[in-house]
Amino acid sequence: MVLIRSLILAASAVLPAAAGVWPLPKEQSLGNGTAWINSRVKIEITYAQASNASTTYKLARSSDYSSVTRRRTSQQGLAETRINAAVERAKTQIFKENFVPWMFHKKGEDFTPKFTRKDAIEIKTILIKQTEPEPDNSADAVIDESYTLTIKQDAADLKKATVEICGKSSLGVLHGLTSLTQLFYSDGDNRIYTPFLPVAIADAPKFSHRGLNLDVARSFYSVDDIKRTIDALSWNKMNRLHIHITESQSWPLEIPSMPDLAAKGAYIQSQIYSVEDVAGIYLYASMRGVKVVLEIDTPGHTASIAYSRPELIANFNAQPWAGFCAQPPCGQLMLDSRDVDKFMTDLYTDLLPRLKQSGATYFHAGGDEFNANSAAFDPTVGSNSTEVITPKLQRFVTFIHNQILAAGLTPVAWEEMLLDWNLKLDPKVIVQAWLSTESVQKIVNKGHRAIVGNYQFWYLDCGHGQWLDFRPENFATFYPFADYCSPMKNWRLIYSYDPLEGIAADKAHLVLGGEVHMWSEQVDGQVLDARVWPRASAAAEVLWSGNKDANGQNRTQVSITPRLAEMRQRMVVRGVQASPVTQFWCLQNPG
Ligand code: CP6
Repeated sequence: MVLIRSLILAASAVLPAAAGVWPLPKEQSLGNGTAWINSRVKIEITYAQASNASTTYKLARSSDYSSVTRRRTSQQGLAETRINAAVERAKTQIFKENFVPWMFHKKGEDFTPKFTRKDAIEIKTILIKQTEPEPDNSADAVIDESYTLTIKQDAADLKKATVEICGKSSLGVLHGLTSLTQLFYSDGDNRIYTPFLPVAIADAPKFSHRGLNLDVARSFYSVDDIKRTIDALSWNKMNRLHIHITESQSWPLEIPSMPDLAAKGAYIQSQIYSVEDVAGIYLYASMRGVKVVLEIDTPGHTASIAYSRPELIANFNAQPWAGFCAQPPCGQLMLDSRDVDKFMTDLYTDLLPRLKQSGATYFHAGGDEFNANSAAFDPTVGSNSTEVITPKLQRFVTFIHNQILAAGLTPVAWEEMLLDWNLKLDPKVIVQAWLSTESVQKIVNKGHRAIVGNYQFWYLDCGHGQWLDFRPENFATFYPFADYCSPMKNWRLIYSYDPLEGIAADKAHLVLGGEVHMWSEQVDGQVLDARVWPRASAAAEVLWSGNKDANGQNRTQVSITPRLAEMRQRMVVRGVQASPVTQFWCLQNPG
């Protein structure tokens, strides 16, 4: 009896060698054997639908893609370029950006495996297969992101092992490669191993829309900041970057046909995203399996247009501002003006075809926090009553959504347009909730597709002890959740939010997924990484495999923490300055 008990104690004291894949795969079986890998590993890529589709190369000449034959649709061509680039990144991550998983081991424990040439199992081959031709890039197509990943000893020679990754689309292949990089560690002596042999993973996302909304107008972020954020999104298998690119406070977006918009609306000339910057961001994201959703928020949150076109904006810089807008400076587009109509048409005519060209399928038209008191000072409205405003708002929103649809893009709108103003929206419009869980229920009950992201859980602007500094006196009354800016708004709270809470089973398919939101009143490029990561990683797992275990119970901190801490370590070694998850003593002494 005593013996059995001590055996059980001994067993439970053994920590995992390392934590593995984040977000947790849908199905995975990990062994505890060691397999070594070195940079001479043979990598063989097979693309779907290609004549001489298979290309084999060694690391030494890995940048040479001349052997890849191109005879396929542009989507398939893009898919192959995407896969090739992802293989390159995976090699860098496995062989250069690795780390010793020391945090899971007791002080003084000798835990790294020892390489012996005679006994070592070595991974000699990585097989990468795209099994179906890349589908068309249409807005409403749900692309199959599933993949399988195995690492097995070769039957013919048990000293050799092979990795096989199969994805139906390039996105599946990318996710497989992402997971692969998360299975390897350094022994501290420049040798790379996986402690999980044999590996069998069969994975697919729970939600198709897994995103971050980045407000780049309250604070400007360099293109490098944005690209680094895209890198981290892709490591977390997130696939949407919503860029809230204009705001009341600044207009940092170049519109070539209307140069004064940015020349007069940006904070400074150096803080403007050029046409090339935007195209570059779309391409960079596409190569990493991330779709960009650009937002030009209208008709509210548009005061910065007044710096170049004052005649279009009602109630600009009104005081006392708290009565007329959510944040200063107040000002919103006039609702029933032919000049505003022409402005919107000119803006969209300039911008939307370029986005479409860059592979965009969505465009976010905004629609949050439209202020009725400011509408009373709009000469084309002249009242703050719902009966007067609603038809004019309906006309404006239908007018702009129709142009977005005509450009071949799917409009996204903030929930207020549908739920507060009761507008009729085209059935294709995707509605983004932020105010409550009930909002999501109402959106899907009206038949629209929804993106979730309740501000009480998934807004990242607070959570490090800082408070919004512009309206402390109204804080408790305006935000019913008094803890909005509590330091307790950490990854645990983010993880506890279930996008399907309260949603009827027959409506669940309308919940496309969700976004965490980085509003930038108090954040800029210096602190971006630490505000977003690893909290966005918590949302990434909720959106990829849910926040419940196989029995439908909420996952416990004990099961989440080591995996998230390892993911944080991985982000740090790859150049993203993510915040700590917990103190290291807790990782060494779990439970
Ligand atoms: N900016 C814009 C914001 C917010 C929203 N839209 C916001 C509102 C309330 C809180 C945090 C952020 N700063 N354009 C709401 C969608 Cl608590």
